[in-house]
Amino acid sequence: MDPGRSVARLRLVLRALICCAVLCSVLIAGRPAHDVEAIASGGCRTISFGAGNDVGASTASVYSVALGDLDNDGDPDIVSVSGNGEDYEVIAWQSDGSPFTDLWSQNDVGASTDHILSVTLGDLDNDGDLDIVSGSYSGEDYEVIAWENDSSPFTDPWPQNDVGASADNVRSVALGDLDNDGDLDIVSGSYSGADYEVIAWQNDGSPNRSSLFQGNR
Ligand SMILES: [Ca+2]
Ligand SMILES: [Ca+2]
Ligand SMILES: [Ca+2]
Ligand SMILES: [Ca+2]
Repeated sequence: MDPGRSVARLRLVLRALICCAVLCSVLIAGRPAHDVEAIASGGCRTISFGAGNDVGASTASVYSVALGDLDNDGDPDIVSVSGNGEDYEVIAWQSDGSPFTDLWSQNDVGASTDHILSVTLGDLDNDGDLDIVSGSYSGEDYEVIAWENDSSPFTDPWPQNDVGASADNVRSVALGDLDNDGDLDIVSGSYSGADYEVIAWQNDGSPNRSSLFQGNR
């Protein structure tokens, strides 16, 4: 091998090791996460975060959050799902374009009858706005629920449709067009009672009408 290329390669390796050592020393020193900065030298990138801003408070455990532009005004909004003290609520938080200052206004999308453990966003009915899919705990019959965005996401509750039930807690939900027919289908992941099952729910093109998803286990 060309001795010059070997030396250059060795220098690159040493430079990477030095960067890692500097970053580790900062982390070990116990500085708060938002103060962590990687030193910009030898190929390291600077990554830093400002202090966090309180968007708002739920009155019970927030189990999951998702981001998407619910009102199509160009900025991402937030959806959170909560436990019992919040009436098992799905909450839409409206960004006013200044996400890192002040509280955000909130709208109750609707209530489950038990803890809502998982949430994701996607346009289920292809009408141009993001809808919500959530997964629930036992008191909701382990239900996957589709919430229809009626184009005014920050006023009034949203219509809901029960997609189908798992045999245990729905800990995770995701969306994708599994059969390439032009609409988003749903995948859910379950806790122990469903044999830790992954379930694919087929969207038949009318996701807002009851019982129009077909589950495949
Ligand atoms: Ca928005
Ligand atoms: Ca939609
Ligand atoms: Ca809609
Ligand atoms: Ca599909």
